[in-house]
Amino acid sequence: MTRGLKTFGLAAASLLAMTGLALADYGIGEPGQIGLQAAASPIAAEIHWFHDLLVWLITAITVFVLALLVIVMVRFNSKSNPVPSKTTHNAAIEVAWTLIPVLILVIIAVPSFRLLKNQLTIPPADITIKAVGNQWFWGYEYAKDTGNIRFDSYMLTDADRKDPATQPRLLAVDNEVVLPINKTVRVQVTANDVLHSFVIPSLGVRMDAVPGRLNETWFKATREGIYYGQCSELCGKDHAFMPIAFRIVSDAKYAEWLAGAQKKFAAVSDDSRVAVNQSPAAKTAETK
Ligand SMILES: [Cu+2]
Repeated sequence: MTRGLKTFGLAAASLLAMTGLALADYGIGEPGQIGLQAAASPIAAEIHWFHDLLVWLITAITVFVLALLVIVMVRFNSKSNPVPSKTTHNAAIEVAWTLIPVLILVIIAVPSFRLLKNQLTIPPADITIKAVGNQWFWGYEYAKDTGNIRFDSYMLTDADRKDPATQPRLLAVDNEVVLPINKTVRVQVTANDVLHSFVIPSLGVRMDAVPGRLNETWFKATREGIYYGQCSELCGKDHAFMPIAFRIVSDAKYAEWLAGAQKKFAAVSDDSRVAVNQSPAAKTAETK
C-alpha cells in the first residue's frame, strides 16, 4: 500500500513537473529537469499554457481509453461472457464518438490558432536586431536606428571559461546580446551559409535561419536574466557548439552597455555581409 502511494506520489510529481509547476529556473536546463524552461516572455507563457492544456487533455483521453480496454478485457472475455451480444449498431454511441472528438479538436484549435496569430503578428518594435547563422557561430546586428552595431558571438571554450558558475559549459559565449526588459524586440533571422535555427526556449522564440531569406520573429522579455539557446537545425560538424546567449537588463544598464558596445564594435554598414531577399538570378546579374 505504501509502495502504491509512493508510486502515485512520483507519478503526480512528474505530472506537476511536466506541467511546468516545478523546477523553475530561468534560461537554462537543470539537471534532472522534466518540464520546460521557465517562461520569460508573454509568448513563452502562452506556449506553456497551451502545452499544459494538451498534457491534461492527452492524460484524460489516455486514461479513458485505458479504462475502456480494461472493462472489455474483464467483462467481455470468453469466460465471463460466453454468449456475445449480436448488437451491430447503436445510434447514440455513434453520434457521441463522432461529436466528442470533434469538440476536443475545436477546444485545441481555438487556443492553437490564437497562439500562432500572436507569434506571427509582430507588434511595433522598440528595437530591431538581426541574428545571422554562420558555420559555426551567430552574428548579430542592431538596426541603424536602434543601436547600429554588429558583432559576432562565439562559444567559450573550456579554457576560456574563467567562472564555470556564471559561464555554463557549451552555452556561455564571448559576446552576449544585451537587451532591455519590457521592450518589444523584433528579431530578423537569416543565415550566411547553410540552414540554422535560432531558438531561445525561455523567450518563446524559434525561427529557421535560411540563406537568402529574411525571417522575422519577436519577443518581449519580462524578466531580467540570462537566456540561453542553441542552434536547432543540424548545420554541420560544430552544430552543437554555436549557442545563443541573450542578457536582459534594466533600461539604464542597457544604455550603459550600448554606449560601450558602440565604441567596441563596428557599425552596421550598407555593404552588410548578408544579402537577403536576393534571388539567385539577381545575384548572377550583379556579378556580370
Ligand atoms: Cu547552426
